Amino acid sequence: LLNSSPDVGQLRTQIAKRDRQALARLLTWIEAGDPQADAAELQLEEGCTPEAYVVGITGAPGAGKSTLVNALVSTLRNRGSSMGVIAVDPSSPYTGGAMLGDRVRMVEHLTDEHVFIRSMANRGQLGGLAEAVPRAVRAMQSFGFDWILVETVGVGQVEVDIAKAADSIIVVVPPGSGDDIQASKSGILEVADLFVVNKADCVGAEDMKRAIIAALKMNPNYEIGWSAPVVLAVASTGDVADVIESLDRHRSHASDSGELVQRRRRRRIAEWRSDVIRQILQRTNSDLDSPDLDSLRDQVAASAVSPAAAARAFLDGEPGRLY
Ligand SMILES: Nc1nc2c(ncn2[C@@H]2O[C@H](COP(=O)(O)OP(=O)(O)OP(=O)(O)O)[C@@H](O)[C@H]2O)c(=O)[nH]1
Ligand SMILES: [Mg+2]
Repeated sequence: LLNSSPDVGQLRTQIAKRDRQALARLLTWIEAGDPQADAAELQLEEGCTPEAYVVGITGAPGAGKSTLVNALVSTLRNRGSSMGVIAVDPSSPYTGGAMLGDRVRMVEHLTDEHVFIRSMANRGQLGGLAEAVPRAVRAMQSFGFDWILVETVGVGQVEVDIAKAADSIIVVVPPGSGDDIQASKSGILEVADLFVVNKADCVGAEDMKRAIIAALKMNPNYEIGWSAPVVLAVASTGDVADVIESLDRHRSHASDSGELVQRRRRRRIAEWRSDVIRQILQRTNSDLDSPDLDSLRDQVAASAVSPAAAARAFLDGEPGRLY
């Protein structure tokens, strides 16, 4: 921190003044894995930061997540709230059509100074998006938004992990038979705080709602504590009143029950753990490339030493003991 760059020093002041370009720069550092992000985060954590309420929106491609986010932004803006939006697309390593699509769908909010929209794609750095997203969320929190909405595509393990960075998790589902829901093994049913059957103007919305409720009831713990409501929405016409109502209810429940505090504590500890693991991995990768290990590597390559024995010797810090 002592030798942090002048850029980093300025950033804290600029962010305190709600300078959007400064926030954009910090998010770029975070996304790129730039070490300047670490220094900047340290500075931003000093003193108390107002905690924005974080909502994760996930679901299959095309379910209407971006359209729903757009409608939620409109509704929350009408209440006078400010918000940051992060649109994550792990499947597209480069700037893809989906991100452009998100921008188009949220275009009405692009000129609103109380709304900040950012797309993030996996650039393939160690750790990837599961690491970058919670950091981006915290960067946005330091900016003082009331709400932060995070859209992630898909219902696989990575998306479930990313969704866990949220205080409330919304799973968006299109109308249909519900077979996908029953077959889902990634734990999305368990992590959802609220299900939205979107496109309720199309056939099959009620069927889907019933299928989700049936799947939820398979869990013996259903109805203990918070049971995720299943609501219908037509995001494209802004008919999201039930979503907002359930979201508010979950937020109150989480605050009153102490669950919110617990979740945030668990999240910070999980983030710390994965950061340690990421850094150990980075360090070990470069240690393994060291020329000091040339002989050991040759021995392994020539089958003179087993990989397992060589691994042990390396980890014990005695790479030379085998030859
Ligand atoms: N009929 C109908 N169409 C909708 C509704 N909501 C969204 N759509 C349409 O569904 C399509 C996909 O919407 P998006 O909001 O981009 O869906 P998404 O889940 O963000 O998609 P990805 O980010 O690509 O996974 C678009 O053509 C929307 O106009 C709805 O409530 N009813
Ligand atoms: Mg989208």
